[in-house]
Parts: sequence; C-alpha cells; structure tokens
Amino acid sequence: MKNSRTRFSGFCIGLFALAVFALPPAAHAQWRATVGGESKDMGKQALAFLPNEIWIHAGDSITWAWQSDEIHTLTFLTAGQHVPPFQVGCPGFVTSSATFDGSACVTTPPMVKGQTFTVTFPKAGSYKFECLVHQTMTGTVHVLDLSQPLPHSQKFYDDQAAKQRTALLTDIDQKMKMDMSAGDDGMSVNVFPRTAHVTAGVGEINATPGGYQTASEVRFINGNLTIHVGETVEWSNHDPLEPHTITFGFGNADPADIFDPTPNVTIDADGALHAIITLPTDKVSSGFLEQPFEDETGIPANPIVNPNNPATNISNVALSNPSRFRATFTRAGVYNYKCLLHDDIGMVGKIIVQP
Ligand SMILES: [Cu+2]
Repeated sequence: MKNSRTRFSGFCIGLFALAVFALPPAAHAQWRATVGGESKDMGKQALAFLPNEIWIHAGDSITWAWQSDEIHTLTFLTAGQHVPPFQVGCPGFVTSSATFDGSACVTTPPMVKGQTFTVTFPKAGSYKFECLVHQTMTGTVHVLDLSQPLPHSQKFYDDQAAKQRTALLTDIDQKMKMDMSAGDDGMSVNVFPRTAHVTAGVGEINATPGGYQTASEVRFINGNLTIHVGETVEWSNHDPLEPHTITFGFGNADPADIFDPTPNVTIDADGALHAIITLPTDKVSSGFLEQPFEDETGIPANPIVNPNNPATNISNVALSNPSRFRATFTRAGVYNYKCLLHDDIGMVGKIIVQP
C-alpha cells in the first residue's frame, strides 16, 4: 500500500514536471487579417489592407488572407530603401511565411484570392506595410513589448475589416461617374468633337490612422455605346490610383508595350490622346490613362501632362500620362475594346458604329 502510494506520488510529480517543462516560455499569439476585397462581379475593388492597423506582442504572428482577384503584394520595406517595382520585389520574394524586424525587406509576389502569408514580428516597434502595386494601400503593425497590454481582440479586427470592406465597396461617389455631356455648356463639343463619353474607372482614396485605403470601380461605365460613322467617343479616367487602357484590335493578345500608346495615336491640342479607327481589326492602344504623380515637397515638380510624342518619348510619357483618350470611327462595324490591366476581371466594352 505504502509502496504503491509512493509510486503514485512520484508518478504525479513526474507528470507535473513534464507539464511545466513542455510549456513554451510564452504563448505567441497568431493573428488574422485580410488583403483586398471585391464585389461579386469583381467590378468594385477595395484596394486596402483590412484592417490596416493592428497591435500585437513581440513574437506574435499575423496571417494575411488575400480576398480579391485584383493582385496585391504585402510588403515591409526598410528605412530609406527605394520603393521597388512590384515585379522586382526586395529584390526577390518570399512565399508562405517570413520574419520581419525592420532590418531586411520582406515582400510577397503579387497574390490573389485564396493565398495566405504569415509574418512573425520578434522585435517591438511600429512597422509600416504596403502594396507595391497600389501606392495608396498601406498599413501599420504596432509590435509591443510583452509587458504592454494589447488594445483589441481578434474579433474587433474581424468586425473592423468587414465594416471597412463594405464601406469601400459601396462608398464610391456616384456623382463622380459623370457623363461629360451632362451640364455641358456646348462649347467643348465645338472645340473637341465628341459624341459620347465613357468613364474609364472611378475611385476614391480613404485613410485611417494606420494608412491609406482606396476604393476603385474597375469598369468602363456606360462602356457599350452605339454611335454613327464619323463620330468620336471620349474616355476619361476618374480613378485617383488605378491606371487603365483603352485597347482595340488585339483580341486576347497584348501589345509589346502596354504602358505607352501605339504609334497610330496622336495628341489633341489639350493633351488628350486621339486615334482614328477605320476597322475593328485596327490595333490601337491608349497606353496607361492615369492621374499624374503628385508633386511632393523636395522633389522635382511634374507640371506638364504628356509633353511629347507618346510614341517616341517613353520616359516623359511614363512620368505624366494623360487621363483622356478619344477615338473617331470612320466605318460601320462592331469595335470591341478592353483594358489591358483589368480585362481578366471584366473591364471590357464595345462600340457599335452604324452607317
Ligand atoms: Cu483597367
């Protein structure tokens, strides 16, 4: 009896010792966040980290889950590093997981819905992260020492992400989708002959204390039109961030240079691009229609939109692309067009030209 009780006590002490030594020194939490969001038809995109501000303890990890068909990267740069193109990365990319402490760049390649990426943060500090594809898509991770309390739970972040996603996907200002003929004073028609207008994308930039979030409608709005021979359609980009192209005649292929206009595109007196299209098979592309980069204190100003022949001066056009494109149709037919960047998520249109 005594013997067996002694054995039993010894067994219990052994179990206890095992339990104590098997415990990790501190439980590192695993947090969740998301990247991007979209409407069912993919036409409305939340270009945002959701949420884009999160507080964790040193040693914790965050797993980001991508939720859109539009591509995004999750990128942590080092202080002073030149922002690299998304195709180049740090240079290079990591997939599935990484550790970031501010000393070395970490970036995913462009990723889409269904993919995840986990980052562990061993060192206290506040770290900015961004998407290399979308300049106004940023966020902050606050990594606190273990002695500091955390302000929010995972449920708070889940709820916040859902609310922000809904807001971004529903909040795009309807009046921005303006038809240029509405409220027209009649003068511009005489100067730049134009029968119809298509809004080639519209969006809005939002901010939280953690960084920028952007909403984009990635569509040609009223992009299917019927006009008559000799008439001109004007496309304009109203998105603060997303570039778009107006591209005819390439079918499923892409031009060798997607950034710049094809050589058959000329420039109107107001700097807008203009093409004369004679057949549905004519290969015509606008290059990127987008807002010029913002001027920033301390860097050279960029006051001239499209100063040179777009076909021969790539560097200047890349600096300051126009945001308008016009096409005049000289023959009856059906002219399909697409955006080279977003046709895969449904950004296409059609001009029917009647005799
Ligand atoms: Cu586009």
